[in-house]
Amino acid sequence: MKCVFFSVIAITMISFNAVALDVKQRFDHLDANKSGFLTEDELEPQPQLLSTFTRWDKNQDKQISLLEFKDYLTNNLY
Ligand SMILES: [Ca+2]
Repeated sequence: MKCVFFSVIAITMISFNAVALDVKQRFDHLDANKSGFLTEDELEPQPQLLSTFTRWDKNQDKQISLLEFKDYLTNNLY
């Protein structure tokens, strides 16, 4: 039983990391100038995010940070 328990934990941790990595990869892909933030120009391939830009731009600096992007994905895809 112990073995099964630890296997489940290991699989959960691996999939969690895979999701986190996926978010970072998507973010880096969209961040055309590699500034570490996504601007409205860079979000043209993401019309859904662009149309709700102000909702996800929590600190209203007109940019989407990795954390804000992660919030968006968490609320829309998973
Ligand atoms: Ca922001």
